[in-house]
Amino acid sequence: MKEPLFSIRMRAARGDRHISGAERLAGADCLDGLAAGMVKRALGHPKGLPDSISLTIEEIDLSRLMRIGLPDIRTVGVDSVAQGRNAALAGLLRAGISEQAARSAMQALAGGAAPNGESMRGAMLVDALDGRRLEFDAARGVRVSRMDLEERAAAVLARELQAIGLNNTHVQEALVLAAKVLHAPGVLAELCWSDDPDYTAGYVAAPCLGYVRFPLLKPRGEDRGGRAFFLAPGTDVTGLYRFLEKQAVLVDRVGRMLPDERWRACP
Ligand code: PML
Ligand code: MG
Repeated sequence: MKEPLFSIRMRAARGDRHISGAERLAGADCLDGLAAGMVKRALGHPKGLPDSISLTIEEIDLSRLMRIGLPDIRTVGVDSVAQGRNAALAGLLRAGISEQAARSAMQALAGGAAPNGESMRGAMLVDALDGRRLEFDAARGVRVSRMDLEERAAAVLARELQAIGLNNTHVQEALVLAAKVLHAPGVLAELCWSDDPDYTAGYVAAPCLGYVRFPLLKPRGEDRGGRAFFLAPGTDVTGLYRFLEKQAVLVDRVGRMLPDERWRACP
């Protein structure tokens, strides 16, 4: 990536309804192509046509750039949404999240975690012990921003994902986002399932688990989904927002592709 480096991000919405978002870091020479690609993506999204698309481009401070690696990735095979959610719950419990917090976050994602019953624009923050919601605005949540894959790591990742049939934008972008979230101060685990109606997969990520995918966490056609970040009790929420939204992060190493597994359901 040529210096100086810029953060380029896109948000598309129709009224209150979040349609699409994207985040990249790039040199000046790539910005026009990325901007065009982001606008095209916003206009072709399965959630429908947005009535506003905003693009923001800002130079980042290279002296503060943080470099991190991707988590290991594995897929847990499941035959139904109920089995998928049960396995995701088991993952969260393994990561030290209380059953109350894990279940209430899953319920919120399933029912639409924003106050109007739709998906939030960003992620919710959940106390990992008592399940309390901690984000400052329950419609917006926290937006994980200013992160990307370095070019060589992107090429390696594409090749390795290709070999296991998973080289798509959902997986690539979710891995980069999860990598940043796992480096955030106070975050113990993340739960995500897509809010795109035609994408049913999701994941649990935690330092002790890596990135664990579940191909079925919601029924096809459902557009309620999103992300929950589980926080150690007492986490500095303002500092966490600052890290997730403002700290520029470049991912320069991929994790291991681990064999697929099946997990026993929770009792
Ligand atoms: C999204 O792109 O809407 C989130 C996708 C999360 C799951 C990605 C994967 O298949 O691992
Ligand atoms: Mg989406």
